[in-house]
Amino acid sequence: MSSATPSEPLKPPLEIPDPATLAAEIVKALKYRDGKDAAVATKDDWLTASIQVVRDRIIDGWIASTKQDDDSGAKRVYYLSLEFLIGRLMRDAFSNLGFMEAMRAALGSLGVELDEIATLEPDAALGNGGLGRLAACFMESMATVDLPAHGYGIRYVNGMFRQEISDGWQVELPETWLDHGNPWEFERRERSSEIGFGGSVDAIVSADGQREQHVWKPQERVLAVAYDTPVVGWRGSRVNTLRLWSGMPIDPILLEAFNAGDHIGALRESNRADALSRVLYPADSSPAGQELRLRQEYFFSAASLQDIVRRHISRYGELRSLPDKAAIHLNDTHPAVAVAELMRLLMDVHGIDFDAAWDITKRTFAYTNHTLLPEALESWPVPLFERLLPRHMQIVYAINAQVLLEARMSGQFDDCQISRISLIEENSERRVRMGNLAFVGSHSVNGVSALHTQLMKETVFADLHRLYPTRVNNKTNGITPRRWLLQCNPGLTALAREAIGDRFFDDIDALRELDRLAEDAAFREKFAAVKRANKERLAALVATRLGVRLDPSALFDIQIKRIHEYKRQLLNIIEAVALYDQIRSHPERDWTARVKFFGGKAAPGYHNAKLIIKLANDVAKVINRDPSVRGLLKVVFVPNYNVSLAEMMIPAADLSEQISTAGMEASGTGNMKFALNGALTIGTLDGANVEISEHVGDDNIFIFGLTADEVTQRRSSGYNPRALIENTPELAQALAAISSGVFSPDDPARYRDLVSDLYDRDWFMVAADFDAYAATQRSVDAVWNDSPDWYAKAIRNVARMGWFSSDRTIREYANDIWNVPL
Ligand code: 26V
Repeated sequence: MSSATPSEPLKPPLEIPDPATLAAEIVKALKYRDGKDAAVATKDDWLTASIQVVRDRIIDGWIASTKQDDDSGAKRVYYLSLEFLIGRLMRDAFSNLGFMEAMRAALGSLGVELDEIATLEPDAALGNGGLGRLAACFMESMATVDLPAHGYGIRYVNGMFRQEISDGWQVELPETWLDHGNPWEFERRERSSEIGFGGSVDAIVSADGQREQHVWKPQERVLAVAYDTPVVGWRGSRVNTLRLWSGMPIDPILLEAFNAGDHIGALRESNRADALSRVLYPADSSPAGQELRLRQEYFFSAASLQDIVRRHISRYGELRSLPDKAAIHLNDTHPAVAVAELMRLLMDVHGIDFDAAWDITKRTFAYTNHTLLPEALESWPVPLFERLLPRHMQIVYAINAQVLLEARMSGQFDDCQISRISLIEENSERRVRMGNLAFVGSHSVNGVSALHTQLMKETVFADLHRLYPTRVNNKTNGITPRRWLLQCNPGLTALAREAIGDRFFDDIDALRELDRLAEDAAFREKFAAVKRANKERLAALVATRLGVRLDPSALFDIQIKRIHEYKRQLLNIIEAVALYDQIRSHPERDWTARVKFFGGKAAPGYHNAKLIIKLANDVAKVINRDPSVRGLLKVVFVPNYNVSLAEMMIPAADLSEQISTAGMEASGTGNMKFALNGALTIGTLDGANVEISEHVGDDNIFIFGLTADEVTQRRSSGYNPRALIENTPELAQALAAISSGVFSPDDPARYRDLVSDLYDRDWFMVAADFDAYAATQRSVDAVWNDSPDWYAKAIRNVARMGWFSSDRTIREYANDIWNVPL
């Protein structure tokens, strides 16, 4: 299959060196950069040397792109995100540069397997889930569509935790991805800036006696040191920069304290600085509310803004033209404090008055909302915010006064509505609402799917939307087809290339030409063979890692994503239990062999999510061992789900589970990756599923369950899950089994509360959707058993998913939000 890897561009922008030259360079790098002789080199050494050789070539393009942007005075996009879930970078770089085959041959001549060393590269897991992975896809697409862009974030020493499953329970272990160095990054000491915290604010009269000038005197200072990683676009067209900040003490040790015998105190500053870039908060909802999190947010926002402002001033000598030259994007509210920081820089450091500063700020910023879950909407207690950022607190009050004045003047709002617009929440404890700050400080506020944007206007931002009715807009998410098709599925890519040529490498919409081949029996067979090979690869991994044997001819049904109640892994597990009952009660029926895969991490403090992981494992143990199931159903929980595992599992899926409670998943992006790789979706009308079903067509997707409107209605009109469950025998039976300890004989009460919550409350409407879900699964079986029909649908999915490329999404951002002509 490897010889068919289609990552070879037709017109490579860089000359592809011949394998012999590359081999010589690899040996040279090994020797002179790493001090190793080829004879004793480990696989890790080969990996590092291979990256270094390709990296050298990237640097030329990188310097050229940066210089070109500097010279042309092009407007730049700055994407501020606390998460960049980039995963492994080697394949990305080799493939986008068109070096894959030459490198494979070069390494082969040295007795080294490229695919083998590729798996040794650590996964850069600097993100939790969808929001972080979207930022990574966007970085790649911005380079691909030739948009000058910098990503700004934090260089976490410990990114997302590594998940182990011990006796069915999630155990969190630190991920140490930097232990063996990181050949992709460049430290830029000269690009460090000082970041302050705490202290006080002096108000002085300006030199001309005209204005009051504020001077913030922080009590504490740390250094933010830049580490740059090049981001290579498709065909190496452009190389952008991902700049991640690392915390460093200004004085590594306080010698005075040390000499006075206070050895711990002497290191206090150093530890505090270190903590800023030590860990990624492993929660993707329910704000930890921790002071360190707010410190991280300010640390990276302030460092990034200083960098942006410094770059602008050095070229243009003033800041009033900032909105013409810089578009700063807030990836969720995590960097929202940047709004107050830019105001501070403009007013306090550059002497611009409030009104002008506010105008510059609004024209510069744009904000994307990624969730409507109330518990994920960030807010900070006023006393904490004020202690850490006293000047920013004053600025927030000043902005609030301006906004509330505008609201009053509009005459559209009563007191209650005004209080919802306020940047300060006044309920029991006063808090700064970061969503409102991001909204008022931006000229554009976007949601990530059509449905989500609609709901934003109707719910969390209803009042702000009424006040600023042109601000909210939709930008449906996308995924990079380079990583999520060309790299992760070389078999399908080669097949498509053979059938329709390689135009789709550059224009993913060209995949449309596959549509007609859905009717072609020979093509369907080839397509099925590719899928089969991908499934065999996954089955082999499961056999080695988990000791579970799987039949690759079974339907591979996969749900991989963060574990969250609204994503309803529980619905899927309960359906597995109900199916298990049915298979045993009706052994004579023609059951479809199916493997249900689960994968995902739970936030360490999220009790129910962790219990759901345990349940999946408990259910797997019982079902997989029961001979009366005759192998017709298997349940597998694959530990430590991450980007690399996604790259392996998605191409092997027949069925993609996208079953969130309607109205709760902002978009989803895994749904797009599966469909692009020829899996059929079973899903609710939630997030981007709605648009996916419009693109692939109703006949090629399995939609079930309540709509978002129906969920709202049911919730408000007294939803009674108990009555519903009692009238649904299959569900009642499955719940009784779970609740009574059939799957947890060692602790029969383990799932009692989880189940009783379904009877009493069932906020996520598992019971309401169960019947529709189970029935739809049986129609999935029926289509699966009509294999030509199944593969025809799968092929149509691949053919019609081009629109979900993140290149399309980025072009829309560029045109509608950033005002950067492309
Ligand atoms: C929120 C919080 C709250 C404070 C604690 C740390 C933390 C970390 C992340 C988040 C935001 C999570 C939001 C998120 O990941 N949303 C996902 O964004 C995807 C990209 O737009 C979208 O496809 C998913 O539907 C949405 O859940």
